[in-house]
Order: sequence, then C-alpha cells, then structure tokens
Amino acid sequence: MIPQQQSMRRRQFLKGTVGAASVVVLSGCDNLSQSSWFPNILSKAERVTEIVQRAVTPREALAKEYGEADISTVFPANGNTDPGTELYAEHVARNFSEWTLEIVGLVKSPRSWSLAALKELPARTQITRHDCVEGWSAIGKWTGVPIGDLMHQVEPLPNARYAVFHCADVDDEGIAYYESMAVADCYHPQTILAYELNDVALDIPHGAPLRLRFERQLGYKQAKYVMKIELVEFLAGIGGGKGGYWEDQGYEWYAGI
Ligand SMILES: Nc1nc2c(c(=O)[nH]1)N[C@H]1C(S)=C(S)[C@@H](COP(=O)(O)O)O[C@H]1N2
Ligand SMILES: [Mo]
Repeated sequence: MIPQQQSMRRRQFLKGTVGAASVVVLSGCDNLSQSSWFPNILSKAERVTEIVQRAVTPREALAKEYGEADISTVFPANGNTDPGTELYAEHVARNFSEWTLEIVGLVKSPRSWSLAALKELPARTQITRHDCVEGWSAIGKWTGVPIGDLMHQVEPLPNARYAVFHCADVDDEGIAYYESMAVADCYHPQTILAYELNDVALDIPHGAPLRLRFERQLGYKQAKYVMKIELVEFLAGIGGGKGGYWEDQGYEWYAGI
C-alpha cells in the first residue's frame, strides 16, 4: 500500500516535469529533443534519431555484457513497483502458476505459454547495464527466454511491424503501462523476456513474473509485468498512439543508447 502510494506521487511529479526537468536529464543524448516543442515534432525528431542511431549502431550490435563482479549490489526498482490490482494479487497468491504470456495480433499462429512452459525453453543469461532517464544506472544479471524463439513459433505475418508489450499495471488514472519495439528487434539475441534477476525469480518490484529486457534501449522501454505481446502494423490505435506509456507523454519511442 505505502510503496504504491509513493510511486503514484512520484509519477504525478514526473508527469508534471516531462516538459522540463526530465528532459534536462536526457541532455547528452539528443539536443533535438530538448526544447518545449519536442512533443509536437516528436515523430520527425525521433525518425532522425532512429535513422542516425541505426546507421551508427546496426540493429544486430550487441549491448556490452559485464562480468559477475560488476553486478550492482542494489538494483533499484523504479516506476510501478506493484501493479496493485486484485487480479495481480491473485497471481501472486498462486505464485504465478496461472500466469500466461500470450502472443496475438498479426501472427500466423497465436498462442500462449504458462510460465512453466516458458522456463522449459532454452534460456539466455546476460549481465547488462540498465540506464534510467531519471539519472541512475545499475548492472544486473537477467535470465529469460529470447523473444525471437517465441516469434519463430507464432510466425509474424508480413505486415507485422511492431510488437506491443501489454503490462499488468495501471496508473492512478487507470491507464495501463505498455511499450513497443520493431518486430525486427524482437529477433535480437539479447531481447528476452526475463524471469530471473541475479539468479533468483524476479521479485514484484522488478516486474514479476516476466519483464522485457531490450538492451541498448533506455529503462522505460524495459516493460515489467508483461502479459501479452500484440503484433500490429500501426501504433496509432494503441494507448495514446505513440507506442508506449511514457512515449504518450512525450518521451522518444526510439530510446537507443
Ligand atoms: N510495467 C511497467 N514497466 C516499467 C515501468 C513501469 O512503471 N511499469 N517503469 C519503467 C522504468 S522508467 C524503468 S527505469 C524500469 C525500472 O525497472 P526496475 O524497477 O526493475 O528497476 O522499468 C520500466 N518498465
Ligand atoms: Mo526509468
């Protein structure tokens, strides 16, 4: 109860400062996105960022991986740290035994997996650095299933351009957290749905039971509490239409680092 109230207050604060303080935190990344008109020309500016960054860092490039000795002693939890819904509480009470991950939308064979089924698939472990725009970083060891392996099972249709990650948490206005990436980025070897952090099952603050690790992208892209991946051709019909919870409030969709 108390942690959630704190996180809601923090979020209110953040919402009010997207146009000012948090944008300053982003300086160093992209001067184009600094000024107040940034949200209005978002699509143009972010296309530029995406094209430039993809040219400099090809899509297949791996994020730096670290050693065990580099793992942060404390990995902060940020944003929502408990979805706080009745449904989620039921999943917690059942130790997520009924949790399913669905892949739907523009795929040949939509399907779902239980958590146990996902854990039986070949896993990948990676020690990477997480960078949050609020000004902190942490190195953690993530274990999970490569999303590319799941894509091979569902077979995206030719017009599937984006994978949208739907999460279990909603903010105080009832708006659900979501994120998205290009379908092509789902096949990157370090793009995984993680179920372990530092060799133990993901805890609730870090996104239990499943959270996205989309390395080489900023913290807000790393969706926690993932329930469903929806493949679409356009982002327009989803949430506020900008491809993610924070993107709908002015953050860049292409958050490459
Ligand atoms: N579902 C969901 N995913 C989320 C968030 C959130 O509030 N809800 N916050 C994002 C932000 S801003 C960051 S920095 C990371 C924080 O992940 P952590 O709590 O494991 O540190 O999760 C991201 N993914
Ligand atoms: Mo963040």
